[in-house]
Amino acid sequence: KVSLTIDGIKVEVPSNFTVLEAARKVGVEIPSLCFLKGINEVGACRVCMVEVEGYRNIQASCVLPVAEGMSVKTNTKKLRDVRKSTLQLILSNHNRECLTCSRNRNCELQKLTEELNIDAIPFEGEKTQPVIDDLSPSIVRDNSKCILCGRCVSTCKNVQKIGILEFTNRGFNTEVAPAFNKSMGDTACIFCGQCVVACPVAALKEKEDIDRVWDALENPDTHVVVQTAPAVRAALGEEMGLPIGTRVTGKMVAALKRLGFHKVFDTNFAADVTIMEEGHEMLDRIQNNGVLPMITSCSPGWVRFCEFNYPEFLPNLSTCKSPQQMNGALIKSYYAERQKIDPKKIFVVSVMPCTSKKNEAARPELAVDGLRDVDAVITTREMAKMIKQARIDFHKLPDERFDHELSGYAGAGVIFGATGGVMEAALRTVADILEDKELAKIDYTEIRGTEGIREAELVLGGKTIKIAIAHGTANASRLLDMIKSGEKEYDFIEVMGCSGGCVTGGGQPHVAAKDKIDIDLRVERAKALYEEDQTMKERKSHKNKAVLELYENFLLKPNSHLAHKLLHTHYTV
Ligand code: HC0
Ligand code: SF4
Repeated sequence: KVSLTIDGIKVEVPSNFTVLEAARKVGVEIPSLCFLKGINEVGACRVCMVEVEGYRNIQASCVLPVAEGMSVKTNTKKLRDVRKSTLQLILSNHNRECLTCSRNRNCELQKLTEELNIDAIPFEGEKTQPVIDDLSPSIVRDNSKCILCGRCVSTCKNVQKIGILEFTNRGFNTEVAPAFNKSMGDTACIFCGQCVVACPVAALKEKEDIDRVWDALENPDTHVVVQTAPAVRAALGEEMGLPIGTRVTGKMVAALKRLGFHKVFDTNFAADVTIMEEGHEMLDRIQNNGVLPMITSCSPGWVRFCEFNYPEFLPNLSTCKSPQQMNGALIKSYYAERQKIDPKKIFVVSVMPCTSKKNEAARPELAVDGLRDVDAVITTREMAKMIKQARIDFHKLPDERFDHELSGYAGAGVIFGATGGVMEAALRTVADILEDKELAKIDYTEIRGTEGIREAELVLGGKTIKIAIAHGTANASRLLDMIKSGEKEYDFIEVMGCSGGCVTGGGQPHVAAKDKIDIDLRVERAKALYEEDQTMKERKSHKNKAVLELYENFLLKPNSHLAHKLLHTHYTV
């Protein structure tokens, strides 16, 4: 422990704290902009400057380690002046069309401008020529909004170990862009959107599809069905001003019904179907000397990462489509047949916590007889915009239930949204099958958590099964390298493209960097999902009655001919 004073207040903190963190302990929030805890700690923007007794120059508090007896001042005229001119300089070359900006009222730059009481921008200089890259199916980059904080660059390079975005050119012409100014769509970008959630402004955002969804809802000839991914319910509330980790399943369903969707289904149902298909695929690979380890394939960012960077592992990927695609395919076959609706007239909308799902839905191989499984994908943020646009008072909504036709789900389906959840759901089913009895064990708490790579060994039916979990593509990379070198061996692996899994996907609500200092979003949002799992009567996918009915009346058995046609896919280099 180290003790120091901040603005005259004594504080004791661990010795690995920075001054910025120490100040928060005593309720002093030093402004910052480029700082993103654990990701971008570079002290570049000079907004978080402080004065320290005995130091000649002012210091960037986000990279300044605490020291015994240190005396720090955070609010002096000198500091206010420096911060003001720093911000004015940034603003002078910023496209300040706040009212029509997608980050209006949730922009970190706008907030700072207000908090630091900037009432004029005296130097109106040359402006960067706006270049908008909207060629990718998932992400739009607008350099006229970029403030060169580098948060996206560090995220892509260090957390994802991909490095699509970089600082290009020099001096006034410095920009953040892919090398050679390519469109993000023409690079090995996996569309995970982690750069989008790292961006404090609107320089990076999802490619919106809201208007196409409104158009479908207006069209009297179209039957519009919506499905919501597991992780969406754990975060939508934040867009409505509720605390992080509030679960809003019932209100979300009510809102979607009011938006006019004919049916509101839950992707969880298809998550349970995925477990049936993937679980049996796993058993088949074990029993018939198939390619092992089998690796999950439901995270489209991860699949794209594997295609670009580890094509030798493509035979290891499960052939199962992701739950979003399975649900789409089942809506246009099973549901359409039962309801006697022409599948060509069905428009499937997915609400996903993920920007890569937009790209996944557009993959040509994810169509059945020329009909796309999913017609439009919107993020959690886009759904919130639609709810607001429709003037629905979210807080006054009652809790409503998903439509029953394709929605019964077991607890296993909902935990898919957190890292380790797909593995846990799979184990709940595979263990019962291998042991040939109904095991009392449901919670595999030993594989939960946020450690980048987690592993376990289980003895099931007299066989030892080695499993591993990785989240964030840098961790996936580390894991695959260890398998390649022979250092590690596994039977079954879950990989999610984003750190934390879907709950912290690139389409989830923005949370300011300062709020991420003391809160681990991955933990808080995952709690909401594990809580929903606990409330379910059935918590194992193979106990889900709706799933059993689907097999009995339609698919016949897991991995059947029809199941293969509708629910499985292949990968390309
Ligand atoms: Fe996920 Fe999914 S769990 S990828 O993270 O598997 O996006 O939430 O919808 O498809 O179910 C995202 C979340 C999904 C899918 C499911 C899987
Ligand atoms: Fe990098 Fe992901 Fe952003 Fe693409 S979407 S630039 S891979 S962080």
